[in-house]
Amino acid sequence: MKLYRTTKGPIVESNQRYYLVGSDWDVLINRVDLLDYLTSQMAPGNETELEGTLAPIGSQEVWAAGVTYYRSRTARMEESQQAGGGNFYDRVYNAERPELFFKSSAHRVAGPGVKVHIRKDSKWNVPEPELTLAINSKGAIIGYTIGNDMSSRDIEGENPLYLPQAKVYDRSCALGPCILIDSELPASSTEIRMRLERNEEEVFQGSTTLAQLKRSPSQLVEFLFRDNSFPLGCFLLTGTGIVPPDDFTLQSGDRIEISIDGIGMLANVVD
Ligand code: DO4
Ligand code: MG
Repeated sequence: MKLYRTTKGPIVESNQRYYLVGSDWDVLINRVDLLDYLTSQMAPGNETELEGTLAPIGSQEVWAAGVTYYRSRTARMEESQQAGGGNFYDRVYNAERPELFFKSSAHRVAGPGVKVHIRKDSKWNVPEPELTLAINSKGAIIGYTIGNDMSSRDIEGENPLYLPQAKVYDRSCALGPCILIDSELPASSTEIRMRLERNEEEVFQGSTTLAQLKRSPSQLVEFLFRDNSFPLGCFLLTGTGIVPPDDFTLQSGDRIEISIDGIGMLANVVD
């Protein structure tokens, strides 16, 4: 089933859509009986329309994993070669400890249809389409959503220590359109697709599958929760396996469409 956060409140979708009366998002996604509760709300009389979809986040932090796909490792090695940072990416790709970084507080997150942003002091920007884990306060993965880890490649390429500036700024993260509530991990054949449009013409499209993800979601969560508490749960982007060619940079007005099998599509325009 899919869980949406809307301007009206949370909505659960199976064949029909049902409004969850009086539910607080932060409390809802941390319920120990989440699946049973959602099922109990799918009752006649509760049916509703899906309108005003918001990012499926309340007060959670958003974290991200990096260099979890070979394509990302290679792209980072190339962009940081001149700065002498190349070899770090190969090392983290092969290391036991993953790269995990703070990506966003909730107020910086753009929901479906909300404009994402590119920094004014950067000239090379890309979207990163990533399977995103929704995790409760106990460290259990409750479901999956789509994340866009907007990134300034010139800033991170100039010096790997600039990573937080390349990654964290207003509307540098998009999440949505819903959380696919599922205790099963998506199959390794699950496809992640990204399509970029400029002036209504396609300027890039690419895809990957979860079979290319080097680390397991549970391993990433285990590292993230080491000596680190999340009283309201958190989101974890699992890294990108799709990187546009090096001569591509986003421009104002570009439309970014990211689709993941079973979850749906997250679409945002660059402001
Ligand atoms: O190490 C830089 C960031 C990596 C990243 O965001 C990714 O691989 O998705
Ligand atoms: Mg990323």
